[in-house]
Amino acid sequence: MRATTALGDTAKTGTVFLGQDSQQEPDEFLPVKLSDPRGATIADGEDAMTIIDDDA
Ligand SMILES: [Ca+2]
Repeated sequence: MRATTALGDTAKTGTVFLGQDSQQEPDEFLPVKLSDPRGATIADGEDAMTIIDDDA
């Protein structure tokens, strides 16, 4: 996935498509690592997003 930002941007939103299931399960964490900046510097390129289980 490639993200393009404008000067002064401090946040960016992306979409991850997930497969649906009907199993109850704990929330999961997906590590995110930014790399290969072009014309910019990455101050902190590692974080994680949370995949929240939506099965009742
Ligand atoms: Ca599930």
